[in-house]
This record gives sequence, C-alpha cells and structure tokens, in this order.
Amino acid sequence: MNSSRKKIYFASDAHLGARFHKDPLAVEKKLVRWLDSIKKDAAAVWLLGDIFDYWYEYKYVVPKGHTRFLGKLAELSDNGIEIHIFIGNHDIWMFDYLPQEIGAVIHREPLTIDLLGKRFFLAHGDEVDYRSKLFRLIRAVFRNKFCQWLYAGIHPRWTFGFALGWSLSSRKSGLKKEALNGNVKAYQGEAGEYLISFAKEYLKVHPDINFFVFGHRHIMLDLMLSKTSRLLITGDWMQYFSYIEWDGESLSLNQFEIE
Ligand SMILES: [Mn+2]
Repeated sequence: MNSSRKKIYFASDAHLGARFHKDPLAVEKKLVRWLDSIKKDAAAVWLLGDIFDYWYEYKYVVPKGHTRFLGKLAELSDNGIEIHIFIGNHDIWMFDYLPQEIGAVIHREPLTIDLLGKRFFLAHGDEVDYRSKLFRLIRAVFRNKFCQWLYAGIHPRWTFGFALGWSLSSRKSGLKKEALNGNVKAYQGEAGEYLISFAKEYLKVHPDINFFVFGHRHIMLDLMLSKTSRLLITGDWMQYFSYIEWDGESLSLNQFEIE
C-alpha cells in the first residue's frame, strides 16, 4: 500500500441509470468528481450496493451507459486503489465482468473485516432484513443460479425495459416501495429501524465489532451502540451525495459538494 494513501471510503445507492433521477448524467458526473477527489489518499473504495439501479451482464454483453463512472473506477484500480462492490437489491447480477475489466472485488454476503485496526461489519442492508417474507422470497429467486440462467435466455429488449419500469413503479407505489426497496421512509427512530435492531442483536454475540456500516436505507445515520461500537448508514447519491471516510482514527459521515 502506498503510504500517502491510507484512507478507506464507503458510499452506496447511486442507483445509476434509474428513471427517477431528474438528471442522471449530473449524478454520474458528481460521483466521478467524488472519486477524483479521493484518489489522492484512498487505499480502498467500498461501494455498498445499489450503485446501479439495474445491472445484468450476459456472457458477451453488458448494459449500456455508466461509461464515465466505470472509466474512473478503472483509473483508480489501475493506480492501486482497491475497488470493492457489494451487490445490492437492484444490481444483484454482477458476475465476472467488473472483476475482469476493472479488478473490482464483488461481495455477495455481509462481510466482517479488519480495516486499519478496527473491526467492521459491512453489508448493503437488505441481507439482514428479516421482516418481509415477500422480500425474502424475491431475493432468493433473484439470487438463484438456475433462475439467473433462465433469465439470461430472455432477450434484453424485454428484461431491461421491465426491470427499469419496475424499479420506477416500486419507487412510486407505497406498498411495493416498502416490500422491495425497504428504504424510502424517513428515519424511524432507534426502535423502528431494523438495521439498528439487527446490529444490537449481532453485537451481543459479536462484541468485537467496532463499526457496522450499511447502505440501502437512504438515510444518513451515525449512532453509538456501545462504548466501542457505532452504526453508520451511508445515505445515498440521490439526495444526500454522502460518503463515509475512515483514516484509522476517525470515521466520519460527510456530504460531497454541499452548497
Ligand atoms: Mn438497496
């Protein structure tokens, strides 16, 4: 690791390509400016899921768009910065393209890892949501290898339009919003947030976790759980343009280019 580069950055939920972005290109360019601003001191960038609103890669074909963003990730990776990408509940179907093309490490399950001397529990956040049976069923089907093989046989003309339309409608309709995104309500307080409940329970059995970091919820949160443990939620790149920065001593939740 280059000694001048020692910071670790986290961000999530840009939902690039989503039809609900008013100016999708502006969001992508802002994300690229952020990556540019951190490349001088970043050792690693952890993207905690739903960076893309929809991603499905085939054996020889990947989705259109995201050119600037992927190019910037490639540049960082080529300069020795680790790129870690968690699948979210929107961009589940990332396989070997990003690892091969830009050297990204894809994570499909929550991960406990020591970073600069502290223990982190990282996840997108939908993985630990045990509230909705419908949500868990859909999640199991989406992640099933056989279902993925079947889906890959459908011409993308049909699947892409369907997926992006579904994402838009699930944003708009309250019921589906809750079941599928689980992420659009305002902060519900400590007792009303399942990520907080999960972390508190998990901490009882794994008291060595210093930082729980999640995406998915689209809120900015930094909460003390105990003397030695905090829970942070990354916010998003739809309304907050937020990220987390870790230098081995301080972990902070910030917003990029706030006027
Ligand atoms: Mn999500």
